[in-house]
Amino acid sequence: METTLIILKPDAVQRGLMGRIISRFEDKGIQVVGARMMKISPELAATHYESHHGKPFYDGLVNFMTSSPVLVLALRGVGAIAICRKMMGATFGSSADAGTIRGDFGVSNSFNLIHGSDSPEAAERELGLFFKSEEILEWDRASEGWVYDLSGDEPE
Ligand code: IDP
Ligand code: MG
Repeated sequence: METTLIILKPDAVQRGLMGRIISRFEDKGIQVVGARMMKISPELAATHYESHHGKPFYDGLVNFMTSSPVLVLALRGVGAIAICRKMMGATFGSSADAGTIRGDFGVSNSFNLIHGSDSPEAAERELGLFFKSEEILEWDRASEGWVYDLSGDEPE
């Protein structure tokens, strides 16, 4: 099982898309194990996006991410990091495939609705930035045995 850090960015919250985006993950069988609505501070945005520091879009990105509340989610599933990235689509709304979140809900290259961790290392780091360990909940999902084949050693 993997847990990934997803942020529904200010444009997703302001445009009233939170429910529809969360529904896509729930429909897929991904489990919500943490949720936190917050306004990101400039310091936290800078830490979160430190690998982009110095890039031409960096200042605009930090301004955008701190401009209005976001919904931060911890999502869990087998292969959840790659599955969520695939469901998000390519970075730019203008070129993201139809059927993806960015492809279906936006056209902008800056306001692209959603962040998702891109590796297990990034997920661990980013979950630690936005959640205390007790805010990520281990809970038994009633549908688990129909979402996964649980007859073997690992959910499949
Ligand atoms: P990702 O979110 O798909 O992983 P990254 O390349 O890691 O994309 O970029 C982080 C975020 O920075 C993007 O989601 C987007 O909000 C913003 N960004 C990236 N490249 C550009 C750009 O060329 N113009 C404006 N914003 C950009
Ligand atoms: Mg990235």
